[in-house]
Amino acid sequence: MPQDDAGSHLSGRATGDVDVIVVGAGFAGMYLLHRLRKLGVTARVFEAGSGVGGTWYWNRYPGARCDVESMQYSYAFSEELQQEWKWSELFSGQPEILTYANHVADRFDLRRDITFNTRVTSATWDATADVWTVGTDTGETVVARHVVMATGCLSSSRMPDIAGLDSFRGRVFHTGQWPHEQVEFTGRRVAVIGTGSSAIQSIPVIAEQAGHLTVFQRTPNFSIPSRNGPMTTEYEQSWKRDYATRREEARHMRSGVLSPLNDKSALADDAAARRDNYEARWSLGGTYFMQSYNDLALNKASNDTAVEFVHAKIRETVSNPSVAAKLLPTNHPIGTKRICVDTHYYETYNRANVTLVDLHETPINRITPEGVETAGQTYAVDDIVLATGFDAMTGTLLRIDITGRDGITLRDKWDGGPRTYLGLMTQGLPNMFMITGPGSPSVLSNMMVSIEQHVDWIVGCVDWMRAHGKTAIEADLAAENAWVEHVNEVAYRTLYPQANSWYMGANVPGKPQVFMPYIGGVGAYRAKCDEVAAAGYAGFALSGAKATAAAAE
Ligand code: NA7
Repeated sequence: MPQDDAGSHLSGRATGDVDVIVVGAGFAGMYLLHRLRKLGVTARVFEAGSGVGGTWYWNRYPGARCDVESMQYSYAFSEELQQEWKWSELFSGQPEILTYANHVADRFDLRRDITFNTRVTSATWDATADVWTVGTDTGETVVARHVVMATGCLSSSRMPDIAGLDSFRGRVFHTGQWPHEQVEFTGRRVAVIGTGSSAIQSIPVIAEQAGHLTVFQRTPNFSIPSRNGPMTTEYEQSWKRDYATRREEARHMRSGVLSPLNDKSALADDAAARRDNYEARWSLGGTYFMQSYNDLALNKASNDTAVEFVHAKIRETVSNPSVAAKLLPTNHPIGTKRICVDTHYYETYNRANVTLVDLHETPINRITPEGVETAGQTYAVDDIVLATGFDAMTGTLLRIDITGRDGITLRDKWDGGPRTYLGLMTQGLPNMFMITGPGSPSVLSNMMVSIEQHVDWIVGCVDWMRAHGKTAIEADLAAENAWVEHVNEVAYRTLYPQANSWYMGANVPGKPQVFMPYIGGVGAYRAKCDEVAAAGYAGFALSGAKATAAAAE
């Protein structure tokens, strides 16, 4: 079997400069590179940032923190790594997670195959050679058999369409593109626009520093106290003693997180028992609150009981009743927008230096050179923090000019919303994989678990293709259509589509409103992916055996 000029280890015709191009050096791209090397295939990673870490590289805003416990939001692929690494808190902050990402990059010697400060701008399929030609913003062009989009789900920040933003004389920050140096707010008048997860994490920290903080809220969100604290040796050891077993269990859970689900309906308890249960969950803290009962995402009447409890908590915590009333989320069932997890969020509104502006009462007219002008008044500020979110799940992929077989472009293909088979590939783009793409559990799961599952599946597929002399794999249209239908069908069994959320694409004007992640659960999804692979990649068309045979002669 001859190898190509570049020394490719993939069988078949020349694959180009490298076998696999990976886009993104976050947790997905890093693990993928590690696995591909072990397989003996050549890979290059392109990363727009100057360092590894993806989400945790970009989102350096004050208070940025993971809402999945660190013992679970970490790589499971290396027993040595997971035994060695020590987290200092239950829910680690961004700096520590970024340190971890850098540690992994060093420990597994990943950097030598990562090209930093380079954004992939185009990818074009060449059907005559079964390769992709990938272009970058530095002018470099690379050819590879496979491309893997490890581009993250929340990696395209969304600037709000507010008139006059450019005219503002002070500093403007977006939480998703935070400066690398420390931003000092001491004594300054600060505006935060938005009250999603990023705002809810940053507001208490900024309020501690700022002279005055004004929060501009369009839609209130539900937030649960995290009850974060230092990692105790006892807790750490309870995990490390049987880490492998626990990790395996998590892989088959609905959300990829080992968590205490109360497996009964909220309506099965009487009001007093329900209150006690919610109280216990509120004290436990974090996203586990949504597992207080098994039907909070399914039954509106059950969900209403949780809404009522959290509303009461907000009223209890916020001393000014009219401020508390503004903070009550009323336009969506709890959990149907990403539930937020905070440290002293509601308490922050009791501070004398914090003002809440309800944009439903007084919308923003424009930004002036001095500050924020609403229908009611002008708020003079020194700094504006935009916590206005992301073009989630599809934004980053659609920014790249991707042209597949027969001139099919990703933008045209996804004109009405993303269409994928298993969230791993889309028909028309052979040999292009997505990690945690739309149509997979992705943002509804512990991303680390979903990343590892996708990487393992993709590496298994590349290996299988190599063993079977295949040079191209593409999703069948029928399989893709059936999967899209299934993803929708499962979503519409839940309350999720009732919210104008970024899961639905509703936060970006003009974006097709489609429920993007797969809500059927991490365990069931994994089983489906494994079954497809075991059946010789059922639902995918594979080709190249003849070419390989010819090349081998
Ligand atoms: P989110 O959750 O999308 O939140 C964005 C917030 O910004 C939300 O409150 C929006 O209000 C608000 N927003 C957006 N545009 C505007 C304008 N023009 N005016 C006023 N307010 C606006 O993004 P995050 O970064 O907080 O969190 C994203 C995910 O990252 C999170 O779910 C975690 O998974 C991690 P709206 O609700 O649209 O009325």
